[in-house]
Amino acid sequence: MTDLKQNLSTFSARFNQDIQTYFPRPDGAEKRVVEAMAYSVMNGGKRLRPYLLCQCAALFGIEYQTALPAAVSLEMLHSYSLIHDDLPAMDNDDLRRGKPTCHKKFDEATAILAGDGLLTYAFRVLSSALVIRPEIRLTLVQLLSEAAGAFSGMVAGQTLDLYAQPTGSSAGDENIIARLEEMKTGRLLRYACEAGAVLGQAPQEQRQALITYSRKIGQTFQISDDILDQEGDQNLVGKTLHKDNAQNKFTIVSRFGIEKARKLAVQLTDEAVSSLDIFGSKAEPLQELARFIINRHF
Ligand code: GRG
Repeated sequence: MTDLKQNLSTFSARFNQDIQTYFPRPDGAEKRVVEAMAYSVMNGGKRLRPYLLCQCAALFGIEYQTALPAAVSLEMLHSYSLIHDDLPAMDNDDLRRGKPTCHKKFDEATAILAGDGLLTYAFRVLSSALVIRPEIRLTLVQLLSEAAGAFSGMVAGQTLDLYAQPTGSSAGDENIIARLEEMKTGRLLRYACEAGAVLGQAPQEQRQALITYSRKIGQTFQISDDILDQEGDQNLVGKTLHKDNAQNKFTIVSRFGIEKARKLAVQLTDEAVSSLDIFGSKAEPLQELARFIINRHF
């Protein structure tokens, strides 16, 4: 058994120091947007995606320093999505990670620009990472842009989240929920795992095992997010709760009830854990992470 909490907190401390070095301190009016970008990145996220990416890469002997720029760019992109999701035109939230959201701390225009700044900077950081071979870098840039994008990526998922309408049938609604969650939440988690495999030039079977794992934890992650929305402690979760029902959101929990969602999450976690059996004991930190996701309180 590995100690996930200890691993994650050691990782986060190191990663936080490293990601901070990516933010210069310009003078002049542009200082404001860089401050807003750094505020949103450095305000206490769990760093699950960078941890996943580095752990998946480690399965293939890739060291932290090599995986770091890919992990940094992923966390920047994730932070952009949170800033934009919190805006009044989207989820309209005042709290993120227990602190004022970017548009509350600064203002709406600055928050939009900070999101734009992080999205573009993510690709600059990744594409200019000399520790990663150019052809691998290019593959990562392609995968990240697909995962984040408007066709089957996070932007598509967010669009469904905002505009999908009930279909009138359980099967139809279930299908929308599955697509929405796969794209909105799942694609970045999948990218984190796949990037580790790409960095490690993994054989297809092993890359596929990581993709399967990422799908299962992605669904579990979303279910636990929805359960926290209904039953969580706002001080621990760090954002406004009880919004899904109020906004009539498409979620497994709001449509099918907490008990069905919990059972599904247990089954998905077991499947996530066994999908990594081919890696033997090396995969224990990732298997522990799957168990953490289902039990998380924040
Ligand atoms: C604006 C294009 C665009 C997309 C927004 C991030 C997002 C997509 C929506 C947020 C809604 C939400 C609650 C999604 C559930 C999954 C999720 C992304 C949770 C936040 O991720 P954590 O828990 O956050 O890893 P920390 O703060 O730990 O980084």
